Amino acid sequence: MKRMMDAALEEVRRKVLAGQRLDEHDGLAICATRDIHGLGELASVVRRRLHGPNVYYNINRHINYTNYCVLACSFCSFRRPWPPAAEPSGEMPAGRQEAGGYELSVDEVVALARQAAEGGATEVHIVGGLHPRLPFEYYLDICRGIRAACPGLHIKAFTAVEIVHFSRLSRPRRTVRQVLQELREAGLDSLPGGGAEIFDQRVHDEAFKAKIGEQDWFAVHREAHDLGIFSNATMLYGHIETPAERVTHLLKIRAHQDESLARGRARFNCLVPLPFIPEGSRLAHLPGPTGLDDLRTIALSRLMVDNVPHVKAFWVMLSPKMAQVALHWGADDIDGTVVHYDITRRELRGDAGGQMGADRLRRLIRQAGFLPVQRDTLYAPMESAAGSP
Ligand code: V47
Repeated sequence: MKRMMDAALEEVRRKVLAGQRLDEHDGLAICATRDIHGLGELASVVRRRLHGPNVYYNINRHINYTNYCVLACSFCSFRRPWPPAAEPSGEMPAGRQEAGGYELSVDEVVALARQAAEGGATEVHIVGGLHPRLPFEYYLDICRGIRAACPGLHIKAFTAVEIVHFSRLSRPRRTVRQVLQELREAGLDSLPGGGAEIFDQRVHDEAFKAKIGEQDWFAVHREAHDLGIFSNATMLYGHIETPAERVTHLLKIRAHQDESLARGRARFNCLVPLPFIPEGSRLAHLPGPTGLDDLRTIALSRLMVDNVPHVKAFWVMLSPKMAQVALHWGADDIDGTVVHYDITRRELRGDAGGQMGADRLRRLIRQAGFLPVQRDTLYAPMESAAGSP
C-alpha cells in the first residue's frame, strides 16, 4: 500500500500494516483526516485480512413488541409516552393502539415469528420500549412461545436497557444474571447491541439522562458473556457527541472485548455504528451525519476495534446504497432482510420500499465486488447459500 496523502495518517498506516493496535491519538487522526479514500483503503486492509472477499447477511425479521416507553431520550422518534391519552369514553381503543402507541400480545409476537420462520428466516431480532406495566412473564412467554412454535429460529432479543428494566420490574426481583438465565431457559439465544449510544457522562446527561449508563450496559454484557450468551455492541453517532467521544466509546468496547476474550466464554460478535436520524426526534434541528461521516465512522470502527470480528453497515439506517459503499470502508456485514423496522422509519418508507429480499441483498454485495455469504446469527455460513450467486 502506497504512502498516505495525509502525513497524519502515516503512523496509522504503519501500525495497520504491522498488525499493531491503534490508540486514541490514531483515532483522532482518523477523525480529522481529509483523505477519505486513503482511510477506506486502510480499513479495507483489516477487513480483507479478517474476512477475505466475504460479506455476510442473514434472513431475519425485526419485531418491536411495544413503543410505549418510560424513557424520553432526545434522539428517539420511536417511543410513545405511557399512559396513553384516554379515549373520551375512558376505554382503550381496539387493538390497544392510540396516538401511534402499540403493544403486541404474546400471541401476536409469536405469530410474526412463525410467519418469518415459514418465509425462511433464521433469526428474529426483538426489541421494544421500556413498558411500565408488562410483567417479566410476558417476555418469558414470548421466548417460550417462539421456541415452541419455531424450534430452529434464533431468538436475538432485548437490549441491555431492557434487561435492566426486567430486573427492576420482576417480582420477586431478579438480578440481571437471573433475568438472563431465565430468558435463556425460555429460549433466548443472544442479545442485540442496542442502547449503548455514546459512553460518555456529558452525552448521557444531555441526550438520554434517565437511561442506564455505560456501567450498567457493560455489566449486562459482562454477565451475558460469562453465561456464554453472545451479543453485539452499537454506537449511535452524529448527534451531540464529539469525535473524541466516538473514539473513547470504541476504545471502551475494545477493552470490554479484551476481558471477554480472556475469560473465554462468549463475546461481542459484531460492532454496529448507527447513524443518527434526526427526523421526528427532539433533536430534529440537528443535521445528522453526512455520507462521508458515515464512511469515516465505519472505517474508524473497523480500525480501532481490532478484536470484534464483524462491523455491520445496517442498511435500514444507512440506506442500502450507503451500506453498499461502506463495504469498501471496512464493513463486512449488512444485517438482513429485516422486513419491518419501527425504531427509525426513513429508509423502509423510502428507498427500500419495505422490501429487501435476500436476492437484492446479494446483488448489492456482489455489485460492490464482494462475495455474499448467508450466515446464521453467530456468523456460521449457511451451507446451502454460502457463496451462492
Ligand atoms: O439503541 C434510536 C438507535 C438502536 C435513533 O445488534 C437511533 O445487530 C438512529 O441497536 N436514529 C436500536 N438510531 C437498533 C440497534 C440495532 C440495529 C441493528 C442491528 C443491531 C444488532 C442493533 O437504535 C437504539 C438507538 O441507539 N436509535 N433512535 C435515531 N433517531
